[in-house]
Amino acid sequence: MADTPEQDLRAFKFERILNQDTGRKTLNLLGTINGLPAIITAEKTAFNTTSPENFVSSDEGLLSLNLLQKNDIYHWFMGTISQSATSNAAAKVNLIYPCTDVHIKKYSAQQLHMVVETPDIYEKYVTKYIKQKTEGGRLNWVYNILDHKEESEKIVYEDEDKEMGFILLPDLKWDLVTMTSLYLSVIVHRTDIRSIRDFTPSHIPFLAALRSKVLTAVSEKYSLPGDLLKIYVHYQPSYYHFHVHVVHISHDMGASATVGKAILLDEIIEVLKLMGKVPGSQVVGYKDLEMTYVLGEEHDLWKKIFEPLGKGEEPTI
Ligand code: G7M
Repeated sequence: MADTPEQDLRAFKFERILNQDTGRKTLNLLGTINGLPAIITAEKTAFNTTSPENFVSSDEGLLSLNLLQKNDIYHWFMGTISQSATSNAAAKVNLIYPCTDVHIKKYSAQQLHMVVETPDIYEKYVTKYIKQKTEGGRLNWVYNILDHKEESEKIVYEDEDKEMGFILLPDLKWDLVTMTSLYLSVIVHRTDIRSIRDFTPSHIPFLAALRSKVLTAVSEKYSLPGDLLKIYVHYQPSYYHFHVHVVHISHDMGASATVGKAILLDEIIEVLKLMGKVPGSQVVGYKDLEMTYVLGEEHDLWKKIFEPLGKGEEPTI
């Protein structure tokens, strides 16, 4: 009989720390499970504020306290907090098992660089990279969601139309509880859009309808108005099947929601509208723009394309 996910996680044999962020309270570990490489990523959760009156309770809040120092009106302590894995967890723990080299690179500490991807670089090299990244089962988790094989009980909203439709559901980064860190993903049913680069003005109705349906669904399910949501797309994304990030405006996502990575859906729609007005051109689209973004040194796009180009060498993709 196959091991349960809990048994797999317990069997993790630590190898090395890939990355740690003391500000965002995250830790990425590399190890093996049953001889296969595995990554654990852990993130300390936000404070539970459903019963703030219990915060100082030695039964239900701060269980133990250790006074570190006192100075005039200032006091600082270390403490332990009452926690439960089901209703008030200390950490959100993700396991990727078995993981690939691409995962190991993605979760490793690394120097970042700004790169400028011209339409020419995109056409000649990046399209090849994207094609490679859509093969080899990397999108299995996406197809599992679209086929209702996994996570179907978590679906917030689905439009089943093959061209206009999508599934809205919690992103794996969300703890499913903390409203101010709400994080949902929109995964579209159509399979012809790998990234923002595939958009032309002909996609405006699709994107505008998606945006409007997402706002209605989030408002109905979570009573959150649209002006409390950041709705954006990554370029480059990790997965080349079109998806959109829907995140609470108060949630600090770090690099994943900042310039050099995230592009607002509203902005994409506006740029497409303007492209639609370019006289005489029916084929202009995001493939014709110079795109500037951040890449880590471990990323294959850096190693195989931008690093060689920077040295005047031919890309190795
Ligand atoms: O960078 P990119 O735009 O490709 O982001 C992909 C998003 O998909 C990230 O926010 C991930 O947290 C999320 N994600 C990745 N996986 C493997 C899963 C999954 O299996 N289920 C869900 N719900 N989200 C995922």
